[in-house]
Amino acid sequence: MSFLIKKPDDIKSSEITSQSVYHERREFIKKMSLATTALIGAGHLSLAEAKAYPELAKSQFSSADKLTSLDDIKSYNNFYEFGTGKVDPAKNAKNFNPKPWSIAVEGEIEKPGVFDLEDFVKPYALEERIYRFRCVEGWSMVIPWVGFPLADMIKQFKPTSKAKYVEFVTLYDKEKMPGQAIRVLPWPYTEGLRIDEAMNPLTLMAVGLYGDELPNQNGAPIRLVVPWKYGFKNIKSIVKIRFTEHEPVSTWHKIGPKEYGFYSNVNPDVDHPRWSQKTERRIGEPFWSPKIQTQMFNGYSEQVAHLYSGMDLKRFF
Ligand SMILES: Nc1nc2c(c(=O)[nH]1)N[C@H]1C(S)=C(S)[C@@H](COP(=O)(O)O)O[C@H]1N2
Ligand SMILES: [Mo]
Repeated sequence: MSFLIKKPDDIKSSEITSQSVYHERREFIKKMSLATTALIGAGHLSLAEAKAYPELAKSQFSSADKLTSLDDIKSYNNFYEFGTGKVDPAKNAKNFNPKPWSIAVEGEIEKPGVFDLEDFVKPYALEERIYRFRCVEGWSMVIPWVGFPLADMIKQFKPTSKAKYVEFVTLYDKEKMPGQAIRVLPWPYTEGLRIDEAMNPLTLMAVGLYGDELPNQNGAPIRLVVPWKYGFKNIKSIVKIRFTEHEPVSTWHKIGPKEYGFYSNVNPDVDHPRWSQKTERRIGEPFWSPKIQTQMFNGYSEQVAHLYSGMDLKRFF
């Protein structure tokens, strides 16, 4: 029966399961069967329902537009820390591990500190917010975020009278974020809001989407969502929140001050120097569908227009 025993060099590499892969698979199978048992026991129907945030309050601010599919939200991304192509983040962020994670809150506040993400998020009530999302490049999506109002958090930290702006900083770790080995952007990615923008009820700290944790490529474990501004203001994988007296320099403004202003409010009347901002393409819609007219403040004028009264939005673009 010796013909059954293959010599090592007869074994194709595809037949070899390495130890670690084998253990991972076993762990996975174990977890799957446990989860299945628990769900069936609880009267649920399928594994698909085992989400991190199964029950969420629905927000009055939610858009009624048709949702972009989870698949599209996860496979068409901008996240230069994981590559500059739209499909790069899904591929290159696969092994990014956002746990454990800590966040530093500092600057012009009464109670600075460094927190484990779990402790940082615990005090706030999570809800689902369906927002339109408009990238400066001219595409848009409709995303059901899971998060809490940034205002709730800011109140806890008691900003001083000098706190005029809030700056956000992404993780800087070349080991975990391979795209940072290349200086396509000045790392770490930073963004900022005026304090009244940060306190606006629409401004969200997101920890998930579609009822589940944030996919790595969408900014796990925590990112900013400011639905009336262009996509790049929505900074991902935040490790630091700093309250400042002076306007922070955001990454895209730093490398292209004529193209990317600090405000970057969605505004069909202010063209990007190299293209119009009047229309947008909804990701997931067939290519022959008509383009959508982009709305002032991405359709959120009622909630945010007052923040800019008296400002020339062509100058403060
Ligand atoms: N840290 C970090 N945050 C980022 C970016 C990035 O490259 N790095 N890209 C921005 C841009 S240009 C957009 S359009 C959105 C994309 O978010 P999404 O991939 O979840 O749709 O993230 C923004 N936040
Ligand atoms: Mo973007």
